[in-house]
Formats: sequence, C-alpha cells, structure tokens
Amino acid sequence: MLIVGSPVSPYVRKILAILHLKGLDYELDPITPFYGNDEFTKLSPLRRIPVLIDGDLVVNDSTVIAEYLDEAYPDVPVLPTGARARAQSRWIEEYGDSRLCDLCIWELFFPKVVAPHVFKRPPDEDALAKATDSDLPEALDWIEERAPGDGFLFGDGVGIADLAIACPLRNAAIAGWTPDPARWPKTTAWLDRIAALPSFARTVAMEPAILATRADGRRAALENAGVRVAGQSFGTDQPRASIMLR
Ligand SMILES: N[C@@H](CCC(=O)N[C@@H](CS)C(=O)NCC(=O)O)C(=O)O
Repeated sequence: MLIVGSPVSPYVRKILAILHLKGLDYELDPITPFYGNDEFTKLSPLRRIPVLIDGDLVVNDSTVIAEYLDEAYPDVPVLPTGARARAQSRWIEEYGDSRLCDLCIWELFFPKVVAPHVFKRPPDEDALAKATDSDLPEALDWIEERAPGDGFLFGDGVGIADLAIACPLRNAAIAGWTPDPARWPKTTAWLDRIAALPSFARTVAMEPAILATRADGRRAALENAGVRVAGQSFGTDQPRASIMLR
C-alpha cells in the first residue's frame, strides 16, 4: 500500500495513524501537494493529499480512505458501531476536516509556516491574530462541550473522529498555538491521551524529517526515522499554485 502525501498534513496524519493502529504496512511518498508533478495531477485531480494506492485501486480524500481502510481491514475498527454513533462520528470528523482544518491550516499553519517558505509570502499578522484570539477559541469552546472526560469519543479505542480533531490541532501547535488547559481542560487532557498513543506518536516522530530538514534530505531523514519511503515519487522541485490558491 502506498500513501502519497507529507505526514505533516493533518489529513495524511489521520490516515497514517489509522494504518499504525491497524498494523498495516505502507510505503510513503512524502510530497507536499504544491510540489506534485503532472502524474500527481492525474492521481489527484484536485492536487490534494493524501492519496492511497492499494494494488490497482486509487482512493482520494482522507475520509473516503479511512472508511475504505475500515471496511477492507476491519481489525481495530476506527468507526463506531451502530447508525447513531457512526453518524455522530462522521459529523465530528467533518467538523475537524472542514472548520478546524480551515482554522488550523488555512488561517494559521499555511500562512505562518508554509507560505513564507514555499511562496515567499509573508503572513498577515492581523489575520493570524484573528485566528488565534477569536476563531480558534470559539471552535475550541464547541469542541470542549463534546470532549470525552476519559477514554475517547466512542469508547476505549481511539477512532477517526478523535483523530480528525487532534490532527489539525497538531498543526496549530507546530505553528505556535496550543489550547489553554485552564479554559479547555477536557479537550487538552483528551488531546494528551491521543498524543500518548504509539500510533499518533509515530506520526509526530516523522515531523523533524520534514520540518527541520532541507527538501533534498527529507526522504533519507524519514527513512532514518523508520519510515518506508517509496522508491518513486509524484513530486517535483517546482512549486505550483494549487486549485485553492489560483
Ligand atoms: N477533503 C480532503 C482535503 C485534503 C487537503 O485539503 N489536503 C491538503 C493538505 S493539508 C492539500 O492537499 N492541499 C492542497 C490544496 O488544497 O491545493 C481530505 O480529507 O483528504
């Protein structure tokens, strides 16, 4: 199985954590989507990561990939059982993938960490302040009301919905914003429980290979961190504005 996409992406991280939970082997092509080549456009018409390739099957979109993995490899399920719990799980995941990722990625991580390096575009400090002082706290208030007091959202095992909240907040942390335990005690304790899981911690251990390593050394650094890096890549060295940024 091949996963295309940088492990720093919250959507890729969600899938890697699920693969780790399920004990599934994979190879990683750790490209940033802006550096995808023409073959990547064929694979991912929206030029987004992650993409999963399992034999001759290509699956796009982390939600679709996660559900495929849960159906094809049902050991260690990551969706709860029962129509009601599954509906709730899907909604929390959707909230994490859409609203929380908008805030953590497009309002914070992208302008602060990615754009200055990739597109030589400085951040708008007023927009960053709006994200950290107003938009993210409002979202965290909503999350705090739903955060589990112990365990995870749907019982003792971590699931897609937990990961869909924790992954974008990991990007916020990389960009320098973490939720205050005094204001959001249940959420921060829950995030700590997720961070302590080996399946999640393994994704965090991959970060220095991407964030603290020059582009030409990243694949080797990931291998040194124990990741099986794919022999071939869908990446190139020329950044390309994506559909979102056009
Ligand atoms: N709904 C998609 C979103 C994937 C997504 O937006 N990935 C980002 C990386 S964090 C990306 O590839 N962005 C490039 C772009 O939007 O142009 C999923 O769940 O996989």
